[in-house]
Amino acid sequence: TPNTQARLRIAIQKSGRLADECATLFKGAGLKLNLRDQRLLSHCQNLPIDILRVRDDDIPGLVMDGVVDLGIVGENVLEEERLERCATNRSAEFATLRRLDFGGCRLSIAIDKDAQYQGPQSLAGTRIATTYPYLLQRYLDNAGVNASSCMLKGSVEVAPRAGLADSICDLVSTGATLEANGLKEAEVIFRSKATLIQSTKVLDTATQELVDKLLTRINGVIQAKE
Ligand code: PRT
Ligand code: ZN
Repeated sequence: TPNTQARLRIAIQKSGRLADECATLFKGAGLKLNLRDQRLLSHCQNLPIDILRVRDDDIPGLVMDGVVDLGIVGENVLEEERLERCATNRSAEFATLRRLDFGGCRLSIAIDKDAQYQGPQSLAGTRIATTYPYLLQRYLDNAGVNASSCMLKGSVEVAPRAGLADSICDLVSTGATLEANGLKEAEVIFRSKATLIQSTKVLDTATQELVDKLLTRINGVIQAKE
């Protein structure tokens, strides 16, 4: 009988901080993939799975729109997209299958290293440069602080020195970038790791069974490392 099962579609980052870890995870889970070439779409050789390699920023939307079935993305990017979609009345549904053990970082507000900081109210009336305006605004609202933000998709850490903003809200892992730019961390507003998410679109039985099998294997890979 011909194989009519739909292929499971998974979106991962093409290149960047999550790309190698995703490839390693899938390899550990027994997927035979050829991710060396730079193609958008790679077919898994031993299971009915297609891997789509895209910008990390595109992954939440692809899952929320049901264009792909699964995705791996940083929770920072996922939550920012969710908040933006909720604010603009677009669908923002997804299911979290598993938080992963890589891509750890925090989204923090950082200020001039010599500036005084006496809590969130020190930010009142200032401008904060960020790539994450919705996560920042949620923090400011919860803290009852009235501050403005400006969007920078890159080089956020140079904004204060360039006179574009008073402070920044950006991802931090080691803190070396902040230090190199004369900044210090004032508030951690969100803690993030990479996470495996699924579209809420209902899959055919065989494909959902494949998702369950893949998740079992991924759990095994992560447990084996602990
Ligand atoms: O091309 P594409 O859009 O796919 O990639 P990207 O450049 O947007 O993302 P990428 O690869 O830089 O990061 C992907 C994901 O990795 C992020 O969304 C986070 O979930 C996670 N991650 C973990 C980080 C960091 N750690 C991190 N340190 N993402 C970015 N940084 C940057 C940060 O923005 C700052 O510039 O590293 C610098 C700070 O690092 P430290 O070590 O100096 O503190
Ligand atoms: Zn990106």
